[in-house]
Amino acid sequence: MDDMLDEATYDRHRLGRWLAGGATGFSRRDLLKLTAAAGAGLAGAAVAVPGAATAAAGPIVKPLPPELFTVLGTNAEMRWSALAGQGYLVPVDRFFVRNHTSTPIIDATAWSLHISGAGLRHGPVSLSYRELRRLPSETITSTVECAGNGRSWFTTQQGQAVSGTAWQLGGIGVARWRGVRLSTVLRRAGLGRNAVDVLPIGLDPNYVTGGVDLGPVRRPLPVRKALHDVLLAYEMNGEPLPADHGHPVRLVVPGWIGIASIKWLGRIEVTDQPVFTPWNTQFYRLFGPGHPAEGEPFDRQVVKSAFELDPGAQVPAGATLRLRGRSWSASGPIRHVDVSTDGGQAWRRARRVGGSEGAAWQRWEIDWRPAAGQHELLARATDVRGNTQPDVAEYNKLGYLFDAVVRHPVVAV
Ligand SMILES: Nc1nc2c(c(=O)[nH]1)N[C@H]1C(S)=C(S)[C@@H](COP(=O)(O)O)O[C@H]1N2
Ligand SMILES: [Mo]
Repeated sequence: MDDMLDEATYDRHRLGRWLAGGATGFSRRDLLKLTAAAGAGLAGAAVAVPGAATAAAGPIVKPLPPELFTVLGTNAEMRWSALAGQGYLVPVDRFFVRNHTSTPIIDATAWSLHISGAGLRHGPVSLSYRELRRLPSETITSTVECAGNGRSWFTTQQGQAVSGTAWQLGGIGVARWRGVRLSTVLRRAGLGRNAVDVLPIGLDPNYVTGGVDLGPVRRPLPVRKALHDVLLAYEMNGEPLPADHGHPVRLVVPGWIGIASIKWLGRIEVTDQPVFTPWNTQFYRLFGPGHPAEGEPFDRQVVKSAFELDPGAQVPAGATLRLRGRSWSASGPIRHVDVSTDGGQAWRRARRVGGSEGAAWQRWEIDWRPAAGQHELLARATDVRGNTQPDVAEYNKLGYLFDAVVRHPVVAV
């Protein structure tokens, strides 16, 4: 896929500049210092919240009932059983939350977006919430998925040690997002021909880890992607963006790992040089065997599938059961999904349920009459480009991009 090649080529090119010390933001020396400091233990989050924001009581504001969520530190993972009986979109009451620190409460009327940097032709500009709402809007259906979604299976299924939040498969959601194209706002701001990177910066508290303050959550997008399909979203599923999902305005970056979709957007820097932050150097790179010491950059998600059941779920024995699930890929719609109910020996093709709006995911179902006892369910999806889920995901130390077929235990009683 051309796009993918270009992104990878671009990433490699900027990597060269970073290694040579010719880049702005977060230098290789910073990274080495940080690596040396790691192990000093996890410090608490900084409390200073800039601008119109105040800190909330806990890391997440919305209710997290245990039948819908599993709480993992400052994050909450959706339980896949919570999607049973739901439509194509994931309602906000069960949409996963990934917070590096905590949800800030931001007053939209006091908020504005500041755009600055050497890649602008006429200097910095500010845009209020009202001004943004008056620009032409667009509605898209898109997935937001954490790059580490499925990480826990590296350990439980492949016996490999990885670090990071131990997500099962609930670090994903699909919503309808309304907002203004980032390209509209950047062009109105006077994008220069010299612009290279677009750096969105969140208004949540600085991320502090290993005793080091890494500053606000931020990760650059190449200008090409920023102008292609990125949305400055202010509505989610027809409602104003909820606090936990980035109120008043977040980015939605289709097809890319969740960290690209910066929430609680406060500033955008448009640079004339490649930019580096901890989120594209220390995190969100592939480290480990087969990867260069400085890590392999990546932006896109892979193919995955999940059943709308919890692992270990009890199902009735001796009756026909309709198994339901969903599969998704960042490279396009899903072509087919094969399901095994006997631990991977026999496979049957699942039936599609409904369409695939925005190619965000595909719902499917298959009937099964289980005998009493333990069973293992597997689902393997293939997308329109022929990408298929492997039996084993390629290991990387931070446990990103787990795409292998998950072995899902159930017990029929
Ligand atoms: N400002 C800010 N933006 C952020 C994050 C964050 O902690 N702070 N987390 C990122 C990550 S890692 C993911 S996976 C998505 C999660 O979006 P959600 O919480 O709306 O599901 O937001 C991204 N945007
Ligand atoms: Mo994430």
